[in-house]
Amino acid sequence: MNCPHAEAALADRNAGVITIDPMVQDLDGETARLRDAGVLARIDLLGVPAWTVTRHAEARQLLVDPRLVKDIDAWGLWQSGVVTRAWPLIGMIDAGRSMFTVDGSEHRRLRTKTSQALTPRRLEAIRPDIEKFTEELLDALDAAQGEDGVVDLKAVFAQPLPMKVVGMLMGVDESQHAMLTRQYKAFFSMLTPQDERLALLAELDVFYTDLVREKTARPTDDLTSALILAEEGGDPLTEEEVVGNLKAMVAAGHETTIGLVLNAVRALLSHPDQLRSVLAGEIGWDAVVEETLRWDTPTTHLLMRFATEDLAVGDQVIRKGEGVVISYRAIGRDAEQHGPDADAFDITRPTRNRHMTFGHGPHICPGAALSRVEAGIALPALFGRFPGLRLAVPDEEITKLPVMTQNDMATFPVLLG
Ligand code: STR
Repeated sequence: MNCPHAEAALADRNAGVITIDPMVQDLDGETARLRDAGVLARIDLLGVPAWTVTRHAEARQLLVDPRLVKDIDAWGLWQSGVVTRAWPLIGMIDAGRSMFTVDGSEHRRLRTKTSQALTPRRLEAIRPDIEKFTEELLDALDAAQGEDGVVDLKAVFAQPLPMKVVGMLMGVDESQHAMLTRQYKAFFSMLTPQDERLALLAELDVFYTDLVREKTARPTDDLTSALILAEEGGDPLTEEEVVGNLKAMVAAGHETTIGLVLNAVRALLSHPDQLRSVLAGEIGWDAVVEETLRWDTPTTHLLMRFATEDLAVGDQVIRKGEGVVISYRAIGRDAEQHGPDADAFDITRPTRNRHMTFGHGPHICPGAALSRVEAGIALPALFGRFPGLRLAVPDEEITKLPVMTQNDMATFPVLLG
């Protein structure tokens, strides 16, 4: 560009804007830059501007502020047609009507049955199933070792386990799990061309709609069937709403727990003293799970909420119609919440349970207890069976997938010991 005015104007507009790297080449550096930018940072998501909140205290306030809504129609850039379905992150926001996209009393109507089905007490009933899946996958891990002894803990263990669990809960047949894993991998990857992403989302919609119709005709004892049946005297969910909830549950239940399990294993293997104290029973596995949730959040950025009026946060103003991302990774590393050593993994940290990785307020993760049960079973079983478990490559060689919103690795090669 050789027009100095335009150049200056562009530089001014971009000043202080942090570009989120779609290739996720330096997640820790990016997280630090976001925190350094302040409570609210301005970010660029593949050419689309948004705010992000990087601090625990302010995020906690914003997450209960009814002036921030999840309805995409409240987004100025969507209303004006600047953002369209051609934007690669649109599927994270425009995901159909479900508990993930609706607020207020309608949100309660969409969410109640799901959250009731996933309370710690109700989950006790499926603990034996999760233990059985875990044992089967540990056998599979043993069998999958190559000649050099190397096996991918992600592909053989961490990925199939949550899919089996959420598949059982929602009534998705095992024969479909590999297809779903493949589709979600492509959905989340920034290397997938947008036309392919839109096509696979359409295929998934057909798949889930067929499933809901089948469960409507022949209800079973899964959560999908429960979502279809009307409450006594209540308003039943529409087919679109059941489909929306089903796809949100499968996507969320599958993707995030992979990260939780792998990140915990990785953190322990790179902090052998802490692994020893857990294996010696000096501290519980719950401490590992909570500290991993805080330090290496499965969700990096949660897209998105929209301001329905101007909103002051500190000395900044979020204007009506602007979008706000919740940057859970930065929030987990907030020194004001977790102390000056917030960047360190430390399972003895007094604030390890005071993270906000599952969100806060009406949309707080309804699967939180389920993921804690899954990781709480998977981790001790894995290290119990393979106490000599170790990485097959140097830790620095583990690469993140090119996924902007989730914190996930490509493969996790290990030696079983
Ligand atoms: C993926 C695509 C889809 O069909 C439906 C949803 C709704 C729920 C979303 C999910 C999405 C992406 C991952 C999310 C999940 C809710 C929790 C999970 C954002 C957009 C997290 O990472 C926290």
